[in-house]
Amino acid sequence: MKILILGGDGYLGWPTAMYLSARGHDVGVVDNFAKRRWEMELNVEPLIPIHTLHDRVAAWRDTSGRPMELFVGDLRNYGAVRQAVESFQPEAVVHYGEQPSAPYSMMDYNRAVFTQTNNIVGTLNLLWVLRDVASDCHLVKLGTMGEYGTPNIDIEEGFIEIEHNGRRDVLPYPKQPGSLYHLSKVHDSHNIHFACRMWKLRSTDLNQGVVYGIETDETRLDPRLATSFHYDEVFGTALNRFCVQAVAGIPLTVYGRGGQTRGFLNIRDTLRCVELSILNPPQAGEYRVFNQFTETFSVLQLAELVRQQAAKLGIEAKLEHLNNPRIEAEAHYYNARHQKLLDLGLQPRLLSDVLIDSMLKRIGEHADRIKPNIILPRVRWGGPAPTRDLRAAAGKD
Ligand code: USQ
Repeated sequence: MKILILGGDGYLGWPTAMYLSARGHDVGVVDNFAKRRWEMELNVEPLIPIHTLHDRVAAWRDTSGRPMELFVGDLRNYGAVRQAVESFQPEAVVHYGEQPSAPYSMMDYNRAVFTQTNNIVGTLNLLWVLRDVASDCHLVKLGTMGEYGTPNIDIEEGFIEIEHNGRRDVLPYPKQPGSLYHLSKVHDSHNIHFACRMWKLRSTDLNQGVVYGIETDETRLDPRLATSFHYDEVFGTALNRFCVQAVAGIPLTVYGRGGQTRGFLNIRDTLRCVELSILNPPQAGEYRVFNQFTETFSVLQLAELVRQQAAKLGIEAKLEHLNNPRIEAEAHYYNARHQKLLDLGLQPRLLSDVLIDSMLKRIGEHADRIKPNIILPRVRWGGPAPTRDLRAAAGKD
């Protein structure tokens, strides 16, 4: 199948491109390298050095013998999106091409506006391009479990049956996201649903949980194929950060009480979920939502798991409950359905000691690159902290 990956330079986009290419699909990648610019803005970098996308595409051709077409373009530019779609003629588009960080979106006014403009306009352009020149193409869009927030009832997969004043309907599940980034994905979901209803496009919205892991079968083939793995406060996510903190001898940064519960999944399962969605496309006009995670953990449970596993390697990791920089429930009900991908054949790779152990070892190989000063949280959901707190967070008191 011809598959175009938007955001092909990213943590998930690049491994997805290789995974699908290795399975015989004809893959193209699109990126404008925005993530690399945000990294420079914030003076952060991935733990493991990564090559340019051009070089990685060339390294993939050397390693696998399979070509991959590369398009450099900004999704906010309708013409650039149209050019890539018209030239590549994809049967499926996998859309990872968004600003992915909640803290980045909450950092200041400009970055909040940027995140929403970038994500929502990029997706809207894509919808118009599909409408105009590729209406049969299946849009596989990366959404987020964070669209739902943490309601005090079970979370369904995209839709909920409601009885109101004696009448029943199946309606989009209510959304209460916890950051302007997560909210950008909510807006995307509404636009995609609209496009499916109005223009008979077909789309799968993958409401993904927090992804962990460094390696996939393809990244292992050659050091030049590594993916970008972040541990800083802005682009790093919980488990990945805890593993790096353990190796660096920095207390694991549990925000608040640590009862925040989320869905998590292994990076390898991300690739399989995307593949399963592509191989089982929706009907024309159908908008479907899959909740894409395999297990739930509280932040405190995760930190404990990392602490225990690190101890087996002779690393004494401590946990520290920091003042929560975010505004979120720290103890709450959480029961989210995640059945549809299992029904399509997903066999979850659950978080095991072995995985944490291999992550700690892999991180250890690059321990000299860890920058301790980019780990503590500084972005505060409620606005700047009192000067005293900022100094404490920066370790200057
Ligand atoms: N947390 C800590 N300590 C840390 C980092 C995070 O306690 O050092 C807590 C946060 O307060 C939050 C939870 O861990 O309660 C998850 O935070 P995260 O930074 O790991 O993930 P999040 O900001 O939710 O965003 C990440 C990805 C995003 C994706 C989302 C899926 O960056 O692209 O959409 O996970 S989900 O969380 O299911 O919405």
